[in-house]
Amino acid sequence: IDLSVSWLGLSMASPLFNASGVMCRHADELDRLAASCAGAVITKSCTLEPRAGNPEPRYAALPFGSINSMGLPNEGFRYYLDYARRYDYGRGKPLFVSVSGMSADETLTILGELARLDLPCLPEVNLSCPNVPGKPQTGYDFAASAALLDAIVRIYPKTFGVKLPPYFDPVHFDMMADVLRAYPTLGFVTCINSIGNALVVDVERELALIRPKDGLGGLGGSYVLPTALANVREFARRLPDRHVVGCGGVTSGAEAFMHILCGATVVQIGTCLYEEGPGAFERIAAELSALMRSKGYRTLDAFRGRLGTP
Ligand code: RRO
Repeated sequence: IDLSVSWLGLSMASPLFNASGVMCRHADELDRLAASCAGAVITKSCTLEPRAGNPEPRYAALPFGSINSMGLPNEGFRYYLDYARRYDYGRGKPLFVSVSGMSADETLTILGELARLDLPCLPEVNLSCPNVPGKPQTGYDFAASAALLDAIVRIYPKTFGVKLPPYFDPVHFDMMADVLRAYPTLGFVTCINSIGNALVVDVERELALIRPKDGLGGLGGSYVLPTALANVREFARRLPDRHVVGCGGVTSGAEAFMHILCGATVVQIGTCLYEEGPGAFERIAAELSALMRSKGYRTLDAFRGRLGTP
């Protein structure tokens, strides 16, 4: 079974890698990802200056996933650009740098510096952080998204991607796809970020599970799988000449298969990686291979985007 993927001029031995935010804040974590069976590595979303993030508790594991309100804790963009400069691209594990400025100007400054360095890494611009108090998710404001993308392509000439929030209405899939189509250098869209501003309640203690934003946080894991698949399929259909990166609810080979069947080129793993550690990549790849073998598929191309309806 061949799990390799070639896309955007990159080669990956496996379609699986980390979702931004998980195991990727510090260089030692990024190194562990690079040494694992992951097919690529993406860094924690970065801002201009380092951030400590929101007060704890800010992450909780749930029966079927997780809730988080980390609040963009990161070492500042210079740290990740230094990492990207030192990264061994010869290893065949592409590096993505997630960028999530506290303002459009911050995002543009970071991308301008990335353009100047001209490294082989690709930016994933995060339009969907749900957890910074007072900062709405850019991806829910179509005009603001278009304005930011206009400015990005003026400052950043190479291929880049965006991380989208989940959408819940076909009109919104249409509106965001119409925005994104206008940018030829937009090579990929990652669907989805966490489902923002969920509230999980501890009955016994009569408390929210996490502290920031009075308990509101982004939902991840199995809870979000059907929403993630809908977003992957709907954006893959609307943007047939772009790549969709699937993210949401992958805990086994079956869910990775589902994302690819819905049109994902590659698949990110968040909550499951947080809970299981980087061994998850080898396990899920083995499960995906076994499932493909049982179905008679030898490559990912054989079934990608082929979901039917009954
Ligand atoms: O750091 C976070 O709180 C966070 C971010 Br930037 C994001 O994009 N998605 C998420 O679930 N958490």
